[in-house]
Order: sequence, then structure tokens, then C-alpha cells
Amino acid sequence: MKITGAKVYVGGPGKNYVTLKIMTDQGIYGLGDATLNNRETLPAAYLQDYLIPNLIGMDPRTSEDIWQFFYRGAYFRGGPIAMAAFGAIDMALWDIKGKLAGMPLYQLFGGKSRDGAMVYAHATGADLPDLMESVTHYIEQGYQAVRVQCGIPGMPTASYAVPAAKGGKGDFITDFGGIRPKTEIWDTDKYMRYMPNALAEVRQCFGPDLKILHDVHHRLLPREAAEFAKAVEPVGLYWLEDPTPAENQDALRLIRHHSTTPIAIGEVFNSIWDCNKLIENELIDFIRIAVTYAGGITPVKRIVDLAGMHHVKTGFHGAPSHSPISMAAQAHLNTWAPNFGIQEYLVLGTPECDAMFPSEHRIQGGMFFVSDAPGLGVDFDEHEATKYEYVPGSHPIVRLKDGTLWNY
Ligand code: KDG
Ligand code: MG
Repeated sequence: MKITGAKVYVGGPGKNYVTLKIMTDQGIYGLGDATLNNRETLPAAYLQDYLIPNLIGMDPRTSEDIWQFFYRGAYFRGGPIAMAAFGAIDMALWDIKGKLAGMPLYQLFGGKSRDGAMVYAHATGADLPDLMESVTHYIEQGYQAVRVQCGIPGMPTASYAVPAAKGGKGDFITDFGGIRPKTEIWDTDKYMRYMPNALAEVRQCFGPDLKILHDVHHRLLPREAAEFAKAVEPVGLYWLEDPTPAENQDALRLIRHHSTTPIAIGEVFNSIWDCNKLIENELIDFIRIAVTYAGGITPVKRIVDLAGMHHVKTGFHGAPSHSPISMAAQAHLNTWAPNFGIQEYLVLGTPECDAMFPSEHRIQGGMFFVSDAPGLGVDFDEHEATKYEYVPGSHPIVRLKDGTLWNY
């Protein structure tokens, strides 16, 4: 069996999805997602210029060897652009393997450990009453878990993922006005004073059963993160996400020394080497890796197994930037993984998105139910894809009041 060709598409309804389609001499094709938020053209160029020309003629069933060929063969290791490109190839090869076997991917991993996988939504508010309304909206749809983010009085611009003014809901991360980022001002003192009480009010309002998650988005130093994690202990968070950047993996010990609040980290990681110490030293409770930026199903499955040995559960990244293809790859892992925790799920789910990526996967009552179609169980309508073009976008950057550049 041989790979005969591959195509890359950039664009989508309201998002720049990077979609890879690998064709074979047996008529079976595989699909992969290389979307790297706000840098989408780069994995696409890597695929077009270097990876696809090497793929032609390879046996698609040798997915492990192909992964090693590209990873080791690049000489320079890792990085989100390369890993997103390798990730798309790996997903597409697993898709082909599942279609050849006539089985949904979760069967190839070891079968079902559960019927549905719990997902969480994003509740946001410009202020606390606005946030409560947003949480209520998701509970009414059957969600058992929500990530809560809200504006902080006195911060000149909104804090992470919060609408700047009352009225809007949803994720306000990518600005499709161009590649020059807008600036937000961050004030740690105001956040530390306000947010623990705000989280306590959410708990008080919605009772003990709601799973409440909160994302600090790398804004605190390790000591501040420890203080925050300790302060929110009475809230009983399901997780506290990215309380501090984890580039210095040892710094996470400080949080563990002071608090039992569950910690979730990893959405910016690209490999097992970014999280092996965090996992082996049991400094986190959830690993947030994504099959796109971390190089596909092959390496992520190894991370899931390592995590399982250390009581670390999965909580894969699922921001709206991921296409239904990588979300399906994660859904198959979620259906199998004995140490599954929760899945972030924010695929747009619009009629336009469903038309471009048809599938029988379904979300119901805050749970993701994977379809039994062979492979990933998602198709790609190339005709629909031609309706969309790449639209340049950017994340904001963050500065402190005195102008110092801070962590977004
Ligand atoms: O591109 C960056 C987003 O994916 C990120 O800001 C989303 O933090 C995020 C989350 O938890 O979904
Ligand atoms: Mg996050």
C-alpha cells in the first residue's frame, strides 16, 4: 500500500482550520488537523514544502516509522509548527488504518472504557452577574462542568478570555483584524484580591455538584500561584489551569507544597519532554496536551500511558481553534483512556462547520459520544472548503501597568 498524494487546505467558517488529506493507491484517504492558532500558514507550508514530498510512496500503515522519520529526520527537535504538521500526518495515517480495519479508532487503542466522555464549556462574563448568566446557560444545556472566567473591577482591559463590555458571550481570543496584536493590561494584585471570592460566589450560587474549572493563563509567578491555589481550596475547583508557566517544571513543587487544589497544565506543550517531570513527580493532576501541537495520536498515547502510571488524568485542550478532525482523534483517545478526566470542547458546531466536516459524533447533555464509523469518523467536504480563505488574526499581548511585557 502506498501514499499517492496529499493536499493541505487553510480556511474555514470563522476559523483558519489547516486540514490535511492523504490519498492512497487503494482509494482510502485519511484526514488530519494541523491548525496552530494564529500561525496557521506555517504548519501548512512545512507540510507542502518538506513533508508531503517525502510522504509520497511511503506505506501509510507504517505510522510509527513515518512519525520517527519526520521527528528524528528534522534533526532540530519539536516546536509547535513542526509538531502540528507531524500531528496532522499522524492523525491521517491512523484514520487510514482504522478505515482499513473497518473499525473506529478507539477499538485499535484497546476498546471502550466508557460510553460518553464528559466535556466542559466556557462560561464568561464581563462581571460576576454576567458570568452567572453564562454558567446558567450551560447548566440548562446539561453541562456538568464549566470553565469560569470573568472581568475584574478596575482592570482597564478585560482579563483573559472575557468580553470587554457587557453583552457579548463566548471566546474573544483571536482578533481577525490582522496580525498585529492588541494589548491588554494585567494587574496581578487586583486579580489575587478579586478572583478567589468571585469563584466562591459561583460555588455558592450553583451548589456542590457543578464542576468548576478556572484558567489563570500563565499569569502568576510560582509563589503567587501557590497562594492562589491555597486561597481557592474551599471552592473545591475541579481544576486550576496554567496557574504559572511550566517552563521551569521544578517550580510547580511550590504549588504542591502549599495546596491540594487540582492543577491542569500542558496546552502549550509539544512533547513528552515538556511534561515528563511534571507527571513523574506528580506535580499536576490533569495533562492538557493536544494531539495537534503535540505531534499526533502516536506520541500523545505514550503521554497518556505515562500519566496513568502517576494518577494524572487527561484533560485535552479543545479550544475553538481545533477542527472537528483533531477533536475526533481526542474523542477516540477519551473513549479508550483508562485515565480519562475531562475534555474541553469548543468546536464551533455551526451548520457551516458541520457541512465542512460531516460526522455522526454527537454532544448531548455535556457528554461526547463517539460514532462507530471506521477511522476518525469525520469526513471533509472539499467543495465546502473552497468557500473559505485564510484570514490573518492575532492573540492579544499582555503588559503590566508599567509597560513590561507579560504572559498572555
Ligand atoms: O490559541 C490560544 C488558545 O488556544 C488558548 O488561549 C485557549 O487557554 C485556552 C484554553 O484553555 O482553551
Ligand atoms: Mg487554557
